[in-house]
Amino acid sequence: MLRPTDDGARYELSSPTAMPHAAGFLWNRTMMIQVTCRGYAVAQFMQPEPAKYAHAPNMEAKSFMQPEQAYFAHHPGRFFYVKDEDTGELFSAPYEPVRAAVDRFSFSVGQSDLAWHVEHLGIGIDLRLCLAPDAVAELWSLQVTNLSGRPRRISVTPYFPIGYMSWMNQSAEYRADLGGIVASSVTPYQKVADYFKNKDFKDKTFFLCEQAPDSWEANQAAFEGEGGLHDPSALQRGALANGDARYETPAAVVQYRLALAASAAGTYRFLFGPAFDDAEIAALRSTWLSEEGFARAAAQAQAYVAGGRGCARISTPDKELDNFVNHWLPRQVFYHGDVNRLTTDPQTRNYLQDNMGMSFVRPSVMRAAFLHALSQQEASGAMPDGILLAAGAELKYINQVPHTDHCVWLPVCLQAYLDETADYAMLDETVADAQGRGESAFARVGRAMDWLLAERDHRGLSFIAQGDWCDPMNMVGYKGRGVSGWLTLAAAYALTLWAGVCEQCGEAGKARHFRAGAAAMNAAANSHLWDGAWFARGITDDDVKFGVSTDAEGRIYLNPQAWAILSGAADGAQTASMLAEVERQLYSPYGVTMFAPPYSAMRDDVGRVTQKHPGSAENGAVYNHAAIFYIFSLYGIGQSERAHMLLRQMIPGPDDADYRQRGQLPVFIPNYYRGAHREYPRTAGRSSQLFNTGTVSWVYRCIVEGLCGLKGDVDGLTINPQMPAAWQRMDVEREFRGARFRVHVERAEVEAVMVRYEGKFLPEARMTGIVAGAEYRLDVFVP
Ligand code: CEZ
Repeated sequence: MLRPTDDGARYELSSPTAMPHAAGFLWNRTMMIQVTCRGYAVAQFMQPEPAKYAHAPNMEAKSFMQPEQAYFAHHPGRFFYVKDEDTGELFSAPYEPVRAAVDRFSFSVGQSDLAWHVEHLGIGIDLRLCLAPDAVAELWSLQVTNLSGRPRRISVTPYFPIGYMSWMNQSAEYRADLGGIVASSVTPYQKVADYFKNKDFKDKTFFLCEQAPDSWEANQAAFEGEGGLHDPSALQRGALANGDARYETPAAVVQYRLALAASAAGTYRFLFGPAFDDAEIAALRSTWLSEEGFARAAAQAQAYVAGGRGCARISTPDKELDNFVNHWLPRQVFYHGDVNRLTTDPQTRNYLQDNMGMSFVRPSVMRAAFLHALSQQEASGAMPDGILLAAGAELKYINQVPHTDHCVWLPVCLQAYLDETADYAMLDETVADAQGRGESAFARVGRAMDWLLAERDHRGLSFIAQGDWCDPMNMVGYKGRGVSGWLTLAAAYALTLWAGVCEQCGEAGKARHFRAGAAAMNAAANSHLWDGAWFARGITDDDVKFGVSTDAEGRIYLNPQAWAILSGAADGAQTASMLAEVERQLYSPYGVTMFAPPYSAMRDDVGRVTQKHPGSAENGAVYNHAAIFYIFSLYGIGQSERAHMLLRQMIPGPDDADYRQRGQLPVFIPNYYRGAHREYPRTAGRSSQLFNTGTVSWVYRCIVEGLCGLKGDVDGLTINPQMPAAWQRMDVEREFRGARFRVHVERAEVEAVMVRYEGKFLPEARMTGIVAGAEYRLDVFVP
C-alpha cells in the first residue's frame, strides 16, 4: 500500500482510502499548498496577510446573514435516511442527501412550524420542526407510516451533521445517561482576554432522542465512509457502529430498525441544539422532549407569533395580497421589532425603522426603543452608527464605517409612532446619555436636527463621509468633501416633520427654525442637484455630479426622487418628470430598481457599491427598501395606481412563472430581487432569500396608511383609502388606540371620500372622539 521509491526520496501510496488524509505539501516564499492523496487541497498566499485563491464553499456568515446563500452537499442540514432492509433501497427526507425521485413530497411553511410530508417505497415520512420558546432548541418530530399494505422491515436514520466545531478541541459520543449524542468543543481563540469571554459559551451540541435508538454514530467520516452522503457506507452494513469522534468531525446519527405491520406507524421525537453543560442538556430534555412538551412548545410558539399580529386585516379582490398582509407581513415586522435581527449592535437606521414597524404591532416597544436609541446620542448631537443592545456589545463591521444619515431616522420613524398613538408626552421623557447627562427626548431630537443642519458644505448640501442610507456608497465623500443628494433631501424631510412636531408641542420658534432649515436644504438641492428631469444622487469629493443624464451607468437613482417628493423639494412639474423617468428607466417586471443602469466596474469616486455584481443588492437590484420609500412617497401624493402596482411586485407570485423566476415563497419580502433585467434577463427577479430588511415596516405603514388610508393624527383617524382602479371594494379591520374599526370601502359616484357612521355622513373623512374599547363600523365611499 505504501512504499518508498527513488531510494526513499519518494513515497508511493496505492490506496486512496487507506489513509484518506495522507498529504504532501509544497511551498515557496509567497505561497504554500497542501494536497491530500484524494485531491483535496488547501492553499494560501501572502498579500501580505494570508489569503486564498480557491475557497471552501462555505463562507461562514459571521458578519451578517448573506444573500443568495449557496448550499452544497456537506452543508449543514437535517436529514432522515429511510432504508428498506429487505431490498436495500434508500431515500432520504426531506430530500437531501440521497436526492431520490420520491413519489410524493410536500414542504409546508407555517407561522410557527415547518412540516414535510414525503412518500416513497410505500413509506410515509412526516417531519415537523418547532422551536422551544425562549430556549435554543429545535424540536423535531418524525412520523413513519407503512403505506404499502404489507409488513415491512425498514431502518430510519436521522443524520444531523454538526460539522467542524473547532481546531482546538472537538469530539462527540453517545451518552446513554442523557439519551443522545453530545458533541463538545472549545471555541478557538488566541488572546487571554478571550478565555474569560468564551468560558461561558455553549460549546456543546446535543441531539437527544425520546426513544433510545438501536445504534448510533458520532463520527461524520465513519458514517459517510466511501459511499458518500447519498449512500453512506454505514447504511450499507447492518447496524451503525456505535462510534465516537475524538478530535474528529462530529455528527449526530442514530438508527431505529423497525418491523412495521401493514398500516402501522411510529412517532419519534428529537431535540437538537447547543448547551453549556450536561445539566443544561438534562434540563432541556425533561422540559421539552415528550409528547406533552412538544405540544406545549407548539402552543407557546403559536401564541408568540400571534402576539405580533398587527393592527390591520384586509379583505380585497386580491386574495394573495390578503394572505400576505394578514399573516406574513406583520409576522416579519414583529420579527424585526421584537428581536432586532438578532444583533447586539443594529445599525441605527435599521433599529429605528424596525421599531417604527412596532408602532403598528406593539407601540410600547417602539417607545422604549426610541428612547434607548436617544440615550446613545453623541455629545455633538450626532447619532452613532449602531445602537448597542447588550452589556459588553460593541460596534462591529459596517458600524465602524462613518455614515451620516442616522439622525434623519429619528423624526421619520417617530412620525409613524405619533400618528399611531398621539403619545407626544413621550417627548417629555428625560433621557440620560452615556455621560449621564439628562435631556428631554424633545431636546435631543432637536439637537440631532441641528447636527444635520451643521453637517453641510458651502452649498448647503449634506456631507456623506463614507456612506448614507446606502452602506456601500463609501467613496463619494471619504476625503471629506463629497455630498449626498439623497441625504440633503432626506434631511429636509426630517426637518419638516420635526418642525410639525415642534408646532404641535407649542414651540413655534423652533418650528420656524427647522422649517427654514428644511427650505434651505430643498433650495440647495434644487440649485445644485436638479439635473433637468430628475435629481442627482450626489457630488463627489472631486466635485463630480453623479446619478445624472450624462452618466452611462448609475444614471438615475430612485432614492433622491422619492425623498424629493417627501421633502417637498420637487414641484408639480418636476414630480411629473421624475415619475415618468423612473417609469422609463427603473421599472422592471419584478419591481422598481434602485438605480440604472447597474455599474459594470469600479467607480472609485462612488465606491464599493459599484463593485457588487451588476443587478445584485445595491448595485441596481430591485432593492425593496428603496422601492418602498418611493411607494410611500407615491401614496403621499395620491399616486395610488403606481403605488399599488409597485407594492404588489414586492410579493412573489401569484402566477407560477413569477414564483419560479423569483424562487421564493410568498411568506416574506426579501431585501432584494435581482435587477439588471436588460443586461441579465436570466437572473432578473431572483430573490436574495434574505428576510432581514428595513422594507417591511414601511410596507405595513403603506398598507395601513396608504392602501387602507386609515392614518392617525393628533386627535383622530383620517380616512382616505387608495384602492387601485381595478378594485370596486375592500374591507378592513383596524385596531386603533384601543378601538376597533370595521371599515367597508366601496367605489361610488362621489367627488371626495365620504364616510357614513351610524347612518349619518361625517362632515369630513375623519373620526374624532375615539373611545378605547369601542367598535366602529364605517361605510366609506371613494371616487
Ligand atoms: O445592509 C443593508 C443595511 O442593513 O443595506 C442597506 C442599508 O440601508 C441597511 O441599513 C442599503 O445599503 O454593507 C453592505 O454592502 C450590505 O449591503 C449590507 O450592509 C446590507 C445587508 O444586506 C444587510 O442585510
